[in-house]
Amino acid sequence: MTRIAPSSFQNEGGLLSALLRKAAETTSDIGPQFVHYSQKLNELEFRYSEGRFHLAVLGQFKHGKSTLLNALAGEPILPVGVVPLTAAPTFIRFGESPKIKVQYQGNCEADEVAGHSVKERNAYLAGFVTEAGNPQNRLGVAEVQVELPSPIWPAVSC
Ligand SMILES: Nc1nc2c(ncn2[C@@H]2O[C@H](COP(=O)(O)OP(=O)(O)OP(=O)(O)O)[C@@H](O)[C@H]2O)c(=O)[nH]1
Ligand SMILES: [Mg+2]
Repeated sequence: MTRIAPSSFQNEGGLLSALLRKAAETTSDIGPQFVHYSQKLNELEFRYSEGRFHLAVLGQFKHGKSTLLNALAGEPILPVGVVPLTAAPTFIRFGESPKIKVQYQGNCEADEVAGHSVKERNAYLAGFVTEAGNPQNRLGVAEVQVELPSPIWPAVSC
């Protein structure tokens, strides 16, 4: 098993970049037939270092996607429930302070709300991304961005 020295975590891009670089190096060392995977890992690391790394959480309705992301976020920001909930693409990314930005179809402007508590932000979000708050997406939401000050999320790149 390969271990990464703690000092390499200090490299630009942090822990995930160091892990991806190490994985690319290790994969190419296995043999020429794995060089393709090594290149893919290097591309991934490059995109991550540029803030272009997206992790999609996909799954059937009601299979705990939002619950998992709330656990990672460390707060119940995303609505969770027993009826199908998430009706619009929701992006979570790093921000200096908690914020929700709602982008509408065919409109570059975004509505923005900070809210005083997680409960308030959760309720605001539910008004746009749930079938109950925004049935059939009649508000014309293109996407919602949730910014959280937790270091596990990639930095905002634009
Ligand atoms: N027993 C059990 N229930 C869970 C688990 N994870 C989530 N749930 C419950 O499953 C239900 C659906 O969870 P959600 O996180 O809203 O699922 P989702 O995949 O985001 O749902 P949609 O956005 O509607 O597709 C909720 O009532 C959760 O409390 C789990 O690990 N075990
Ligand atoms: Mg959900």
